[in-house]
Amino acid sequence: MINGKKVLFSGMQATGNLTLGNYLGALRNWVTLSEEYECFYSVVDMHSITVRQDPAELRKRARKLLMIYMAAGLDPEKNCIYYQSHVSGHAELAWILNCFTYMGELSRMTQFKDKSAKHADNINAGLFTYPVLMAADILLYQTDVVPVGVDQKQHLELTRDLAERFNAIYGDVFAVPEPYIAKVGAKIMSLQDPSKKMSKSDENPNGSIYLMDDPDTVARKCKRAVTDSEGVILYRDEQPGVKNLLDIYCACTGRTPQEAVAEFDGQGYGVLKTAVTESVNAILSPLQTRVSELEKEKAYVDSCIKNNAEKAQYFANKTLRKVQKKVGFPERPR
Ligand code: ATP
Ligand code: LTN
Repeated sequence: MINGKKVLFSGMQATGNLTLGNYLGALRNWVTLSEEYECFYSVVDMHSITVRQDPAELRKRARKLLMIYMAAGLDPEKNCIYYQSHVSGHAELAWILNCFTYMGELSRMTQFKDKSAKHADNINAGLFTYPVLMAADILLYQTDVVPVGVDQKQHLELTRDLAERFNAIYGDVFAVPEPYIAKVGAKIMSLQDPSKKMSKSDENPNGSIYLMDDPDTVARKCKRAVTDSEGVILYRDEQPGVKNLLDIYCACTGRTPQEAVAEFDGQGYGVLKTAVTESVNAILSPLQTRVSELEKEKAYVDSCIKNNAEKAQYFANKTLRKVQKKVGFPERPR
């Protein structure tokens, strides 16, 4: 608990350009949750270097991501929006937790298996212990809830196991976090292959709508979206492309699938695609305007970065000092 509120932690990697999937499935829910919880939203740049990055590019993307958090409606005065690399406690706690994590547990992580297959030339130890750093992120702040996509559930299970394992040995040190998996917009699929999720690391840029895409690009991508030859607009698994377009439309407009199906009754796919385009652009346009404003407000963004890093460091140190004491590190001279 901080200020009488439960604590929420989540983070995103600054790899690739954020997609509409990231926004509808994660960011937008973060904004809603920020009313109820004391929130820490991190740009997890330390996780990013588990895959080789261009330094200048990473720095640029990380700052853009932070501004997107703000532009999406996360108030930096109320939410702790910060870079993971600015708070040394993440690495320090990760080391300690590494010593409580079994090789077998990490070998079972599906994200590690996927990523090591994809980056066979660089299967580094950081990629292997990625989930431990993620556990440190969460446990440092005595987090109660963690909004994540289904793909991160396994990492969260590990985090809970580590917290319980540590608490069983040393007493109640960590809060044991719960996952929070949203239903609406939980999985937006690729426009080019509706069996795959829309992802920022997809090689085919036509499969994803990026948050910074201009209205014409959005229109073009929607127009090219894969559908089927059925010719009817129904919300069902047999028509995954149409279903995905309806999901996007509903997530953007707040309609239910039933309402959307009724609205498009008797219409062709062209009409649906135009409606999807408009609904997406109505969401993206104010977001993009705010990002470009923030790009000009350098001093303001810098001050948010500084204040929030200090705030995060303060709470992180509280947990870290407790943990260091428990495992037997000597007290620091004052
Ligand atoms: P990458 O392709 O780099 O793995 P990603 O686009 O899959 O990235 P993540 O960084 O893994 O995105 O996820 C950030 C957040 O966005 C997570 O909470 C994740 O669940 C959510 N998210 C990612 N893709 C989608 C999607 N297609 N639909 C809904 N939510 C998504
Ligand atoms: N692994 C997550 C990003 C992430 C995260 C976290 C999410 C790093 N640390 C802590 C929630 C809590 C991802 O790739 N989506």
